[in-house]
This record gives sequence, structure tokens and C-alpha cells, in this order.
Amino acid sequence: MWQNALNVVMLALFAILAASASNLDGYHGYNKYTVFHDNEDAFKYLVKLQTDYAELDFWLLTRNMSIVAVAPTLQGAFEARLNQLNARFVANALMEEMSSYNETLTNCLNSECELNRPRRQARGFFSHFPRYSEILNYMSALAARHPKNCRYESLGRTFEGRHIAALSISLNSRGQARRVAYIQAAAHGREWITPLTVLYLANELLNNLRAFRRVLEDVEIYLVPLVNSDGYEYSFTTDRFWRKNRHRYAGRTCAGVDINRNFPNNWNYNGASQNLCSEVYSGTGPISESETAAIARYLEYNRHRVKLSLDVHSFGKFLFYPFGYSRNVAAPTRNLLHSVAQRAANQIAKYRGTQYTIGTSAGILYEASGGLDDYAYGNLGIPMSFTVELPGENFHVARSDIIHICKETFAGFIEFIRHVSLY
Ligand code: 0X9
Ligand code: ZN
Repeated sequence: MWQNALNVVMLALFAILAASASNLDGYHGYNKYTVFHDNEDAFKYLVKLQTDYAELDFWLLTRNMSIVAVAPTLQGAFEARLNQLNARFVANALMEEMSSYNETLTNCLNSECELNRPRRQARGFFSHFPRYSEILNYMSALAARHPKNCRYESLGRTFEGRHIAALSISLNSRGQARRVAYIQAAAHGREWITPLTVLYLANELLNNLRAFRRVLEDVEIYLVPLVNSDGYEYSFTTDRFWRKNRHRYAGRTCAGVDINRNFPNNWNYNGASQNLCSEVYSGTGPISESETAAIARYLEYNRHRVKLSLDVHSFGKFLFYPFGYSRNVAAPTRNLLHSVAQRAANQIAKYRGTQYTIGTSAGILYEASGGLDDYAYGNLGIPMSFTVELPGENFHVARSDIIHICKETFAGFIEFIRHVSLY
């Protein structure tokens, strides 16, 4: 009798705990620091911290401004160090900032999230952050609705066995187009806005094939909206700011490899770490991850057709071209890369004035090797290779902003794709 009652109480407690578990649970007391550092010493110090000190989470690190999430126990020492470096900073409680988005940040439990009929999707889909299964449903529904122009396939599987789903869009899916524009997103799990911009592109192209006939002539658009679905899902269920994939190593507590440090161009040379707990852990070797292996397999096989590679990240409003691994190495075609990016930025700005900064990530942010952009350009000879950092001051954006980011980015994507036919 008592045992039964105890079981019921335990079950009820467990249910309450499970229901209230959120992906922000680990962030109580965290501060988000916006740091202004106009001297080189402070910048160099922060770069060193980012690579060598796993406890700090750098959300953004540019030459004169950074955004860092810091646990309560480290805040005193962090602030003292910033003062020594003469760096001004503003600290905001992370939980307060997240609650200001005024929306459900955890699991999507209502029926709105289960939409998978294309017509309803067009209205509701771009006003929330969909989960992995909803994204795959959306993709397969698009392909089912446009069988002549859209193919839905899997490039391979992630560490946890999810599909790395792809959409191929072309005017005639039977014959092979001479050129390919490759666009991927969400290599970093927490960058929730990124897959939506790629799905928006797919939906717009397929709904307006006639209007985009010239753009699509002889160009196949190959889209991988959710590269790191394990990390993406983990950022919904457990840790909102999870960046890496979910590779687990026996007997080790820390998990995950930074997918954008795992490509085989100057692997682990700069801005990457061999500490498994680091946010920029580069893995046990180049292409050690199933996610990077699947992408590399596709790109290597199609290297002569792929003329554009876009890797969509967030945040900061940047358009980066190679090389990202070193400030001292310039891409031979940098003028051309710069002017193509400038045209894309001009198109983006037309929608509501959003201003992107253009350059190499090594010059604007930090030097970091093993990125897709350098690999596509440097190893595979893909002539146009860029990393896009979408708008935001957080990996979260207000739901009402999603559609606007999708629309302005769409204009940029189309401009990039227009240049593919010139090669
Ligand atoms: O550090 C990254 O991987 C990218 N920024 S993010 O904040 N989304 O993590 C920038 C990558 C730029 N490209 C290279 N460094 N190759
Ligand atoms: Zn990223």
C-alpha cells in the first residue's frame, strides 16, 4: 500500500521534472557579455581564450567587438581581466534576454508544429523554428509536389543516425545540369535561423519556376538545409547553445566535433583545438565525422560541376570568402569574390536596408582552419565559395523576424546563383 503510494508520488515528481526540463536549464546565472576591445592585445587574448579555454562560449569574436556567454563562477575573473585589458563591456542576464523573445523556446508541442501540407506550410512554416522531422517532412512534401523539378535524397547519416537530407532543384530533373549551386546550413546546431533561409529558397524557386527560368537554365540547385541535425535537435531538447555535432567518445564526458573545423584544408592549423571539450574541437583527423564525410563525398564527386558553395551560419551580417585560415594568404581571385559578394549584399539591402560586411573571416573575425569555404575553394577548385553569417545578436531571433530574414537572404542567394551561369 505505502509502496504503491510512494510509486505514484515518484512518478508524479518525475513527470513534473520532465515537463519542466528545458534547453535553458544550464544557463541560470549566465551573463552575455558584449565586449568592445579596440586594441590588438585584447583581441589576441580573446582569440587565445576562444581556442584554449573551453569554459567560455564565444558567440561572436571580431577584431573590435565580441559577444561571450559566461557562467556565474567565472564572471568575476572574466570582468577583472577585461578591465586589465581596458576593454569596455556590457553584461546582460542571459535568461532575461531569452525570455524577452516571449515565446516557447523548448519543444514545440502544439499542432502548429506538425504541419506538413505544403499549402499550409507556406503560411505557417516561416513563423516558428521547426524540428528535424518537420524539416524533413517539409522537404519531402516539396519534392512530392514538384516531381519534375525537385528530388529529395539523403547524402548520408549523422553520428546518431539521422539523415543528412538534400533537395536538388532543376528545370528538368531527368537530364543532368552542367553546373551546380551548392548551399548548406546548420553546420552549427544552435544557428536555428539558417535552415529556414534555405528552405525558403527551395519553396520560392519551386513555386515560381517560370520567373526563375533564366537563373535555373543549366544550373542545378543543391540544398542541404540541416547538416548537423544531431546538434540541432540537442539544442532543442537539452542545450539551446549547443554548437558541435554529437560525436560521443567512450569514457569521455565532453562530446562533439566542430563540423566547421573538420574539413581537410590546413586542418587544425589555426583557431581550432584538440581539446575534446572545446567549442572548436577539430576531431581526430580531417573528415573524421560522418557529416563532413557525406558533404565531402558529394562535393568531390561533383567537383567539376559545382561552381558555387554557400555555407550559411549565424550571426553577424557578414559575407566571407576564402581564405579563413590565415590573414597572410590571399585568394588569387579575391577581387572577383569580393565583387560577387558585394552584389549579393546590395540585393539583400534592398529589402529593408540590412547592411552586410564583406571580406575574409580571417581578417574580420579570427583565423580558423578546417572550414567548408576554404576546402571548397582551395582543395576542390570551386570558384565561388562563401560563408554567410545571417543577422542577429543571439542565435535566437524573434519569430516575427524569421520571414524578413528569409526574404532578404533570398535576394542574396539569387544574386549568388545568377553568377553560376558565368562559369
Ligand atoms: O567560426 C566559424 O566556424 C564561423 N563563424 S560561426 O560564428 N558561425 O561559428 C566562421 C567560419 C569562417 N570560415 C573559416 N574560418 N574558414
Ligand atoms: Zn556557425
